[in-house]
Amino acid sequence: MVGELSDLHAALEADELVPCFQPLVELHTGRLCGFEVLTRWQSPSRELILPENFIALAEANGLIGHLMQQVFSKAFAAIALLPHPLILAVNISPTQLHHLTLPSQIRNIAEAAGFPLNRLTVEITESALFNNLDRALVIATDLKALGCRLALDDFGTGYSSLSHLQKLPFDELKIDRSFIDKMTSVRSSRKIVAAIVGLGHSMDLITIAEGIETEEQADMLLWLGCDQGQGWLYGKPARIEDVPLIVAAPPHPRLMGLTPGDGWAVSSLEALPTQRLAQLQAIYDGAPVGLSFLDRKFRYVSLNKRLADMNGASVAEHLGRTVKEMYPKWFSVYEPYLLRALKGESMTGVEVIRPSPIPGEPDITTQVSYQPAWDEGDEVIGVSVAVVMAVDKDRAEESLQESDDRQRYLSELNHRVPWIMDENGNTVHMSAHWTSLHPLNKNYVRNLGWLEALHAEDIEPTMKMMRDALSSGNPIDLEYRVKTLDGDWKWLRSRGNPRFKPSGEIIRWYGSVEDIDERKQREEAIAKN
Ligand code: G
Ligand code: G
Ligand code: MN
Repeated sequence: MVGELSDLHAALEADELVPCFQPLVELHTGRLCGFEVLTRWQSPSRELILPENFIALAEANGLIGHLMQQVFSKAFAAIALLPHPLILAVNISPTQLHHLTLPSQIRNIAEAAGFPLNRLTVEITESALFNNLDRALVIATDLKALGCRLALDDFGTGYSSLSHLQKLPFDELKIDRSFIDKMTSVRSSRKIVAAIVGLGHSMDLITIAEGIETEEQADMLLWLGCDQGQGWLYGKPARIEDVPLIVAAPPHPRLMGLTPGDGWAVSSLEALPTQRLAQLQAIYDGAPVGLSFLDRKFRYVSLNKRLADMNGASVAEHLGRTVKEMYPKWFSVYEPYLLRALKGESMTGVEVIRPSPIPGEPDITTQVSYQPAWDEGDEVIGVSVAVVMAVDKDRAEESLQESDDRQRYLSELNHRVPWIMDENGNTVHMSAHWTSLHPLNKNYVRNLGWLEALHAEDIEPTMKMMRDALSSGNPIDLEYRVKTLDGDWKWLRSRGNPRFKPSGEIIRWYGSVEDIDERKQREEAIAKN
C-alpha cells in the first residue's frame, strides 16, 4: 500500500501528514531548546509511517510543497501556543531549494500560525547544495532576512564540501549520527566529531550532535565542547499531543545527577573551547616555567617563550619540528622519558643536564616533568613537558628566587595554606591566609616568629620535630594549636618536604598547612564520652 502515489494524494487530501517533535537539548544543562519537526504519515489505523516511505515520492511528484504546508502549519500552531519560547527546526528537501518562492511560502505558513520566524531553524542537507549553489544562496539569504536561522544537516556525509560552509550563511552545524553512533568505540569517528566541533566553533556556529543514544556519548560530546544534542537519550520523535508534557518535564539529568544551581554551572564547562584555549595560552605565557606540548611524534605543538629562550631558539622555529630535529645532541637524553610518558607514565623532577645554548657557557642542570595528555577516549595524544632551570652555581640565588616564586604562584591556586622555609627552618614565606588566622603581624611570622602564635604546650614538641626534620631531611608533619584573632585556639596540621641541591644538601622546604580543627574537636568529643 505505502509508496503508491495515489495513496499519498489521498493522504494529503485526508490531512494525514502530521509533525512529530524530537527534543533538541542543550548538552551542558540538559535543558530543552526546542524540537526538530519530523514528518509522519498517520495512517487511518493511527500507525505512523516513516518519511523514507513517502518523502522521495512527494519530491518526485511535486507534492512536497503541499506536504510542507500541511505539516509545518500544524507544527507552528502547536508550538506557538506553548508558554515557553522554544525553537523549531524543520527539514526541507533538496528539490525545494530550486524554488525561489520557498522563503515566502514558509513566511506565509508561519504568519498564519502566529509563529515568529526568529524561532525557526531551516535545516538544509549538504546534498541539496550540490549543483544548485547559486539558487540555494539566494534562498538562504532570503530566509536569513526573514529572521530564520540556517543549519547544515547531516554534516560529514554525502557531498561534504567545506566550501558550502563558507558560501552559505549557516548558523548551526548538525553532526551526522553515523559519527556519533561510533564515537565511543571507533577512534576515527571520535576524531571526526572533535574536528567538526572545533571547526564549527572556530566559525561561530552552534554544533548539534544527532543520534545521541547513550550517556557516554553525551559526556564525550560535552567534553569536546559540543553545544546541543538530539537523540533517543533525550527522546524519540513525539506525537503532537505529548509535546506539552515534554516541555513541562525537568531538564535531562546531567553530570552525575547534578542540576544547574548545584553550583557546577560556573565551572570550566561554561567556557567555550576557544575560551579555554585563550586561558591556557595566558597561563602558558605567564608561567615562570618552560612549558611545551609535544605530539606523539615529539613535534612541538606549542611552547612558551620561556622554554624557547632556555633552548636558545624562537618559538616559531620550534613549532612543527621534532625535538630530535631541533636538538639532535640532547634528544637521546630526553627520549627515554618521552617514551615512558607516551605509555601513560607521569614523571616529575627528573634532572637533566644539557649544554647551554650559548657556546662556552657551562652545562645547565634542568628539572623536567613529563605528563602524558589523554584524549577524551583515554588515548595518550602527546606529552606535556615542564622545564625548570635547576641550581647551577652562578645562578643559585636567582633561580632559588624563581623557584620560590613558582612555588608561591602554584600554591596560591591551592586552597591549602602554603609556606616556604629555608634550610635552617626560617620561614621565608607564609601565606596571607595563615597570617590572617591569628594576631601576629606578617613580618613577625618570618623566621621562627610564627612559633609565638602556638599554644604554649605545642611549642616545645613542634621545635623538637622541626629540629629532627631539618637534620634528617625527613618530611615535616606537625599538628599544633594557633591562637586565632578572636582568642580561640585552632588546630592546624603542617606538612612539608625538603628540596635538595644537586650536591645533596637541603636548600628549601616547601609545605602547606591545613585546618584540622573539626577533626580534632570530633576526636576530643569521642575521647570525652
Ligand atoms: O526520523 P526520520 O525517519 O523521520 O527522518 C528521516 C529523514 O526524513 C530525515 O533525513 C529527515 O530530514 C527527513 N524528513 C523528515 N521530515 C521531513 C520533512 O518534513 N520534509 C523533508 N523534506 N524531509 C523530512
Ligand atoms: O533530518 P535528519 O536526517 O537529521 O533526521 C534525523 C533522523 O534521525 C530521523 O530519522 C530520526 O528519527 C533519526 N534519529 C533521531 N534520533 C536518533 C537516535 O538517537 N538514534 C537513531 N538510530 N536514529 C535517530
Ligand atoms: Mn534534520
